[in-house]
Amino acid sequence: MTLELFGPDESTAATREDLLPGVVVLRRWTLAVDAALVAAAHGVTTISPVRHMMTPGGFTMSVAMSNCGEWGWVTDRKGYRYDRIDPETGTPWPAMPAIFQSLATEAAEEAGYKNFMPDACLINRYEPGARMSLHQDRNERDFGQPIVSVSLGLPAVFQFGGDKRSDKTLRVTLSHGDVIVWGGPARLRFHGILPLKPGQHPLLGAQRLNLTFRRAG
Ligand code: MD3
Ligand code: FE
Repeated sequence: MTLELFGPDESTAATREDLLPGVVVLRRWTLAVDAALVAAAHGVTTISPVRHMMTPGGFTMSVAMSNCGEWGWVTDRKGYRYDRIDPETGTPWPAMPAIFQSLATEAAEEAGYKNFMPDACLINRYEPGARMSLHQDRNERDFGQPIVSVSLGLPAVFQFGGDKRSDKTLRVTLSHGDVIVWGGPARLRFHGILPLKPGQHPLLGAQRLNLTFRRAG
């Protein structure tokens, strides 16, 4: 797969930005392969549909989720964890599509993390109003591994906090085709997504898809 860092003009050119120590934003990075990514995500969710999971505290999440790869992130009354089995289908999560794997490895390398080999991809589907409150990603075994996130469809406002929930947050808009890679000193920062604003995207309609690649096991 070839991803051009610089497209034909300003409006389609990919750019690289060091947002904070350990956080790199690759804007428009996946535009050249966006339809293939959406098709691959659709293939996964045809087998393991997105569903609204329950938090350990008993709240139904507004974001609908599915997974692919060796491990899938799940939550229910028993807690947050990774599982090899989709609890809805009772079978292993669908394999990670090759285009997902190569994109995640290339984006991590561009951000300075060589040989990133994700074994889990969480697919988050946001409809207008859906949000994700401030949290840390800490169910993974090795916090030395980065996380790669791909945004598709409607734009969302992302918030970065610090190492404590009460730390002040920085807001960043993530648009269709943007990739964010974080690791090192930023790996355990609090983060979240503000309620999705209504809108229509040419490829995805009234939704945002986020693909989050992790080394879980
Ligand atoms: C963490 N997803 O699934 S990932 C999640 O867009 C999750 O669906 C969000 O958080 C989503 O756990 C955002 C992107 C992200 C970006 C920067 C971070 C997570 C980050 C910086 C520090 C820590
Ligand atoms: Fe997260």
